[in-house]
Amino acid sequence: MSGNVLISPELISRLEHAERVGVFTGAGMSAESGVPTFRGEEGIWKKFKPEELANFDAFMRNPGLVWEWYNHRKQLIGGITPNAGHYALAAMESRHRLFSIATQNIDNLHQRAGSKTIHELHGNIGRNYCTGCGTYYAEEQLALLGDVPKSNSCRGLIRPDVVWFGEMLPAGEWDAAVRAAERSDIYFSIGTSAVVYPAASLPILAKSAGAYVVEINIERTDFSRHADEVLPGKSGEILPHLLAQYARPTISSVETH
Ligand code: BV8
Repeated sequence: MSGNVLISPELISRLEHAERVGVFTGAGMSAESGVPTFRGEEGIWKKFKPEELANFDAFMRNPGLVWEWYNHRKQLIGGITPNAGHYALAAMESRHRLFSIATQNIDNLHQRAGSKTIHELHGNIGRNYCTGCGTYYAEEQLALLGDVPKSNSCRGLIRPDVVWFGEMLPAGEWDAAVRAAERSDIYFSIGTSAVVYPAASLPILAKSAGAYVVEINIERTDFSRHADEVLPGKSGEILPHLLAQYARPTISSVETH
């Protein structure tokens, strides 16, 4: 049970005094909600190869296959709810003057748990846009356009609003996530294998800018040796436990980094 993971007095003291906290999350954050990770034993990359699915050329070559994969994930995500880890981060936000979450996840679970300042580095599975004219389509509209949806205005292929391999991250989200990493007193890297760049460079950036960096993961990662503290275990168990270890007055106005 991760609830009895040893959290250092150093981290508790730092949390009690930290004005600025940054968080970086990956698929492991949503694992306890039932969303499969990418690279774990049950990972979705085990069944599908990223190069076949999560890149633009694969989409243009076989849009039906890529839509089948995203619709499968949408169904998965549609039936789940945020877990205790998501709610703990949402509660943590009101304790620190500057608090933000840079997430690689596209499942909307941080939003649904009530977190306010979220930078979606890899997009959101609930948004879709036309590759031709850029028009955005809501889920309800998409449902009327068949298995390989095309835009009404230009007949271009509609795609999920997610960042594929070889694609740039949304500039505004990325810049805000970098600012937060550079300014944090404490920076958490939670539930990520830290192998996909440039997102995985955020905890390294935070560390080099002087943050106290904490990794929460069920296993060691490429980043573990750089962390100031590694809390081994499930984020859905460790985060509520961490939240109960310290108190700070609630900050009324949520600011962004
Ligand atoms: C870019 C799409 C720049 C959305 C994803 C060669 C050619 C081209 C590019 C590259 C190249 N070499 C390197 C690159 C860069 C490439 C990259 O990093 N590749 C890696 C694989 C080597 N990156 C890119 O292409 C990025 N863009 O670089 O553009 C550029 C420059 C010039 C011109 C054009 C472009 C774009 C990267 C985004 C790719 N999109 N997904 C979707 O469908 O979801 S990546 C995919 O992996 C997800 O988005 C996810 O965010 C990401 C990382 O995975 P994790 O979230 O970490 O999940 P994972 O399963 O790996 O790990 C889960 C972890 O949780 C594990 O550690 C596990 O132990 C832990 N865990 C499990 N359960 C729990 C837990 N922890 C705690 N509690 C639990 N309960």
